[in-house]
Amino acid sequence: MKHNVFLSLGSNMGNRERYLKEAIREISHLDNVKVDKASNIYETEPVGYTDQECFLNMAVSIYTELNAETLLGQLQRIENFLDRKRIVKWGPRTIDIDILLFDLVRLNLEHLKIPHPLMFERAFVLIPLREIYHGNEVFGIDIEKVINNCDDKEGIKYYKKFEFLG
Ligand code: PH2
Ligand code: MG
Ligand code: MG
Repeated sequence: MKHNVFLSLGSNMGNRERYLKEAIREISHLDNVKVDKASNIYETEPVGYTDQECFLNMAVSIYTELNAETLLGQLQRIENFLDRKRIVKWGPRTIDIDILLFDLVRLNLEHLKIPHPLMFERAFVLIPLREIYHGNEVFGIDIEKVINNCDDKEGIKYYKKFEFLG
């Protein structure tokens, strides 16, 4: 399949690990999408709106024939299916699925910006991404270096290996 896409997943409500697994299962069942790699799972302190539970975060690499907007629509459908409610911006959620990178495409639409505009400021995104990304640099930015500059990096703890089954 032609496009390599990196996603960030996060959950901080209910059975967090189950929501991550269900989300990846739903993604793997989409037409014209193939899941390539999944990172380990990390437990991370909330960033932005801090009066909420810790998150589980991970990153996933997929291959797809879908264009970015169609893919976004499918991912939002999965979020809704997994009980996602949009109440507080950056607030608690059963599942959040963000498109980080879509090949080397840059996109600046009202509802979809790629690369994800905050990804280089967030260790909870970059630490999982680094495990599955094929290089040390993204758009000329050294992943390791930017992780070191992220304010949230101390709040990121390895949680467990992601097991696709079970
Ligand atoms: N997502 C947010 C806001 N804050 N903090 C952590 N640790 N993990 C997240 O996934 C997260 C967050 C909005 O999408
Ligand atoms: Mg998000
Ligand atoms: Mg989101």
